[in-house]
Amino acid sequence: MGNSKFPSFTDGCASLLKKHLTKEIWEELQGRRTASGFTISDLIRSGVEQEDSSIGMYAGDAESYDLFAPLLDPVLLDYHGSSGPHPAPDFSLDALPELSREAQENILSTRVRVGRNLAGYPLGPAISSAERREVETRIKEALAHLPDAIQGAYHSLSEMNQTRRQDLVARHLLFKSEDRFLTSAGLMRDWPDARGIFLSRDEAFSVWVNEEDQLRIIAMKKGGDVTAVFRLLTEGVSALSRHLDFLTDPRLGFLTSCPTNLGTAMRASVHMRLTGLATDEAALKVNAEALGLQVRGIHGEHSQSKGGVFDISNRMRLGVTEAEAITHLMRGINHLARMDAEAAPL
Ligand code: ADP
Ligand code: DAR
Repeated sequence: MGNSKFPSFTDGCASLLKKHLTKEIWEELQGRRTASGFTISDLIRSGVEQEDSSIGMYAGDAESYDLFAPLLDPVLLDYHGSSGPHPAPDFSLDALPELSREAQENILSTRVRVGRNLAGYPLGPAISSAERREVETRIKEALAHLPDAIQGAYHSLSEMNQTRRQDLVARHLLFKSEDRFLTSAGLMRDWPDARGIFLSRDEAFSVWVNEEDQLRIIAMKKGGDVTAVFRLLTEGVSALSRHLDFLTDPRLGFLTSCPTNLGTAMRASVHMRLTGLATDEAALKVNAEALGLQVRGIHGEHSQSKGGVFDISNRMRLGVTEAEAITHLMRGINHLARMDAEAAPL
């Protein structure tokens, strides 16, 4: 049975968990447990232990999104502006806008990733070590069928030396091996067992296995050709979907451990030089949020910007299609580039 004491949060905590977990909802959800044995205490453990969480929750299985909906749905609405129904996938490229010249000139690299999990298994916070190994085996089998253009090799984290691992992380290709938010959520259990990365020969296409989600399918290239990177991502996703049955929900789309990644489960990002706007990062984040964008540092979440370079990405993943999210990002990037040119020191 989970801890029945209503969690206390310090004044400094600003998570959506703190904002939406009322005593009434806490009482209503007490005693509920999913078929994997996941409880409300499991769902919120990360946000209780890591008070600087922005969200503070990770689901343990598909059932969590129904059983704990009284808490999760208000959080989804707050974060995405939607709690479903999620539209059918749309990866079409023909109506994407053009990036302005001033935007293109300031984009160092582009990355588009989607999270996916396998149907028939719990999500990372509730999966067993045996199930996690089965997931890794199934994904490796599917990777063997990728088209030759994106073929490469799978690298198990257990068999990877530190130097190689640190190099891949430093080059933004591999996930970090320490994350206190994921640890509190139970996502780092048995680490590094059954974790790894598939890398295509040119390193432009990769697949993370059993980190925060069972798959993170990633396309990444230098420069600002967002359409080309989106096309590469689409090729990889459709190839893998021919060999894997992904976990989906009729209302929420693709299911992921973190509620911020539902729906498309897609984050499209550019590393963009914004030297004008970098003089006031707080204002940049407010302006970006107003454009439906999210600002991260150059090493992703919870990292700092460097040399006026920021990770700019779409914030909304649920309630929009993939093509709409990319369009939104590209329009937002053009707007930020104009604002940056006006703010640039004379
Ligand atoms: P995720 O995007 O997978 O949710 P993070 O924000 O932690 O997770 O980013 C993962 C890694 O991808 C980090 O090393 C980050 O620097 C890198 N990354 C994200 N976007 C880009 C980009 N446009 N160009 C280069 N690296 C990127
Ligand atoms: N750090 C957690 C997760 C927020 C969203 N990012 C993810 N899922 N990687 C938080 O609640 O802040």
